[in-house]
Amino acid sequence: MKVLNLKPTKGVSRENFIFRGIMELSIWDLGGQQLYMDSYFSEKKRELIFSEVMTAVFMVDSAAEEPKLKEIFDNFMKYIFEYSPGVEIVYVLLNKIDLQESKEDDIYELLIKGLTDDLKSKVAFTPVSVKEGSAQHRLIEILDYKIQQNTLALQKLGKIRHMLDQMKLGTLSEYFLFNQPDGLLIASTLGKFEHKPLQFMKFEIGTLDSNIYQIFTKIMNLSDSAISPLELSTVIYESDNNYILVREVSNGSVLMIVTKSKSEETFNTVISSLDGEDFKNLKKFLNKIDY
Ligand SMILES: Nc1nc2c(ncn2[C@@H]2O[C@H](COP(=O)(O)OP(=O)(O)OP(=O)(O)O)[C@@H](O)[C@H]2O)c(=O)[nH]1
Ligand SMILES: [Mg+2]
Repeated sequence: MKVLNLKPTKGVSRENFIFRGIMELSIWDLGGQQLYMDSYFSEKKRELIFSEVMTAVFMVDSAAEEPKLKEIFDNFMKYIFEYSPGVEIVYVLLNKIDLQESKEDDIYELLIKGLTDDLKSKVAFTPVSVKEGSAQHRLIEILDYKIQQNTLALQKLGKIRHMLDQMKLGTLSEYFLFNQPDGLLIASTLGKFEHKPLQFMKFEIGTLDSNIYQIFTKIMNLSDSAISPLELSTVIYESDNNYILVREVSNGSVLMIVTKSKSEETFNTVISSLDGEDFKNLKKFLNKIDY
């Protein structure tokens, strides 16, 4: 989303973040300018750069002429497998295919040329476009595959899923838990996120810029009533046939509930589910989840 007018990355930019609410990632984005390349591959630096890698992604600008591309790629492959023998696949993203001048086929031919059969089996090429969103989708797919291989992450998912199922009981509604940092679905009562239609579902929270608390305080003052802080918010939307409730669970996650009817009973059971033991357990679990 922030890709338009990106500045070139200076050296290595590091960022930590929780993917889908269950897997902590430490991301190293290596700037691609030549002076940095020389440094990554230098004898002094390469161990630091290429060791302890869990997932390796090599991103190419398919619309640019880069005379040293092949050499850079070969070095990348060499040091990744030398210093991070646990890496199974290097994911090569051939980016900017939305541009007319993109030459992803030529770049594929160039990069695959001369690789041993062993290396060929350890590299996966995908033409993508950050602008059109397919690059983001591919990265999510790659990381979802990592979740599938991670027993601990799967256990957490199973527990969360169970808690949502418990909350859902008797409410005639579906429950969806989203991760705020990336907006992606963590779990739902409809199925796991790997189901294609759910995989890339994103929840983007706008800032609810309002003076509700001020008004609330005034009203309570006027009626001489006690004021308690507005902490976690439940926002309720309605359509002709459904209520949609959105509730913050922890500072990293948001629960969305879609009712299947608009009966008073359905509404009341859903509200009670947000007030019950199961919701408390979910909150507790998400607040002290340890990555
Ligand atoms: N048309 C198009 N433009 C893109 C795409 N991805 C990035 N850009 C543009 O290209 C500019 C440079 O971004 P990138 O080439 O992705 O930058 P980078 O690879 O991080 O470069 P370094 O940080 O120097 O390694 C950005 O300002 C974007 O506007 C894409 O898929 N399509
Ligand atoms: Mg960059």
